[in-house]
Amino acid sequence: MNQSDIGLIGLAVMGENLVLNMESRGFRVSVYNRTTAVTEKFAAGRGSGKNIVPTKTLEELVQSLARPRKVQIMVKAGAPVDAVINQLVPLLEQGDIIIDGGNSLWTDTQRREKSLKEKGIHFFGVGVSGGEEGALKGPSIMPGGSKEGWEAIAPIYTKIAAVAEGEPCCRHMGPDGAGHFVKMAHNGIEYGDMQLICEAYAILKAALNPSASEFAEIFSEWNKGELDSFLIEITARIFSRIDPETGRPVVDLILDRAGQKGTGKWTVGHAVEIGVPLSVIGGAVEARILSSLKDERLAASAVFEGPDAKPYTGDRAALIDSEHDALYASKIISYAQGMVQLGIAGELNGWNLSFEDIASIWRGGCITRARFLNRITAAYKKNPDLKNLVLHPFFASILQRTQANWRKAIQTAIEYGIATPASAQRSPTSTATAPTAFRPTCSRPSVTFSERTPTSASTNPRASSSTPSGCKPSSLSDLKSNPH
Ligand code: NBP
Repeated sequence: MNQSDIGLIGLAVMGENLVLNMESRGFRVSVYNRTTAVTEKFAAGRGSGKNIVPTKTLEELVQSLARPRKVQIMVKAGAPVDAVINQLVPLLEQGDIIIDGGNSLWTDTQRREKSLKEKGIHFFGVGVSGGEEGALKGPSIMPGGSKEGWEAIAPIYTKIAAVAEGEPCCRHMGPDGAGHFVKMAHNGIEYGDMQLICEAYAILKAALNPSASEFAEIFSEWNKGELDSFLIEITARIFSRIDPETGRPVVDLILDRAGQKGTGKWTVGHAVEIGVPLSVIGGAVEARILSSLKDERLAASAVFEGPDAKPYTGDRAALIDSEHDALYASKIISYAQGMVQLGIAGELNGWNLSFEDIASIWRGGCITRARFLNRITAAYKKNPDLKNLVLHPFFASILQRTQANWRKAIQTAIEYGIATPASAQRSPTSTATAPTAFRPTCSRPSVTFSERTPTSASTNPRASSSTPSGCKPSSLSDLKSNPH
């Protein structure tokens, strides 16, 4: 009987799509899920007619695998991973490989690797980024584990990964927890990127009040230039989405409350522990926490008055450009801080991390993919010992060029009472207990808090995200030239 190339445990959204990806690249995959009905549904549905072997027990799964057996775990991070490992170990032999592809805490990965090594089993902590679509079509993959184990699994992971500039977005990051650490840092940077986008949105909303379609235009324009990235691209697309039930832009209906699963918090906690400033990601994590404290925000907004909103009288196109530059400059700071954290963690843990490899595999498949990662890759390729990205001539020149606009954006934020904890790096507007407020002067129907975006929620409890009728410019050029 044909043995499978790999087994995968956990057929939730990530596992299911990774299995389909592996199968589409020519691998035979055995699958198992704790709840058998899930396996059966997958086998009869998306997995039907494919080179996929459904199994009902872990014994059956292990027996179906070619040696050395490779088993990937895609279950909820934390105790479930330990539970699955404990069930698997008695069924495996020396030289077999367990791969944890979830968002596990890197210190858990170190502990698991150490314990399994004593049993002769290779353990890999593999960061997988790109969500559901990445898992299916090609994610960015950050593997950490032994060199020997890597040789056995590399043919599978380099083949299912995204490809950027002709290279797979998958390179061996280093031993034990290196892969999960890099994934954690990636997620932290992603938090920062999203918060920076929210802040640019909130400032423009308060000062210029663009409609959702005008915002779509602004972000589409930005995506054609230096900010070209997955998150800017999908932000433009989100602004274009209309809710079929209400006919209103979806962005105006999203609850102003963001949750978090843990990787951002872990990143910031680790940075504090090792004494690395991580102001952008720290600001992003705080903003999420603040956004979730809705009752407190509502109570505060009944007590505190913010500045009275006034029509923006400056050059509107110039303000949009300032926001662009503030976003770009802050993003560079965020990556520079993240790289410093990675460098120190690498030294402390003996991982010998390669910044070139890291920047290179973040160029495709993952949420942080961005054009400027080509520049970061090139910078580290030329100088692997670069101490800080901001000191590289290319990035230094951008920071030099953008800093006046960056300051102008923050000035505008303060003027309009918009908190910018990530881009202003803890400005006076970002305190949790004294939220700032913005009151639109145009007459319009009031909007309830639940109808606001997470952006306005996390930064400005009174800001409304609706576009006032009668204040609405008809195009981006109108928006740039006509004060509302
Ligand atoms: P979830 O994180 O929602 O986990 C659900 C899976 O875990 C199901 O297959 C469930 O089996 C299984 N499971 C649980 Br819960 N407890 C178990 C246990 N004690 N023993 C065996 N199986 C158990 O799935 P996901 O969203 O696909 O994410 C998988 C991993 O990938 C997570 O670590 C996640 O953080 C990470 N990740 C997710 C994304 C994303 O976009 N979702 C992106 C990148 C990384 P059941 O069916 O029997 O309940």
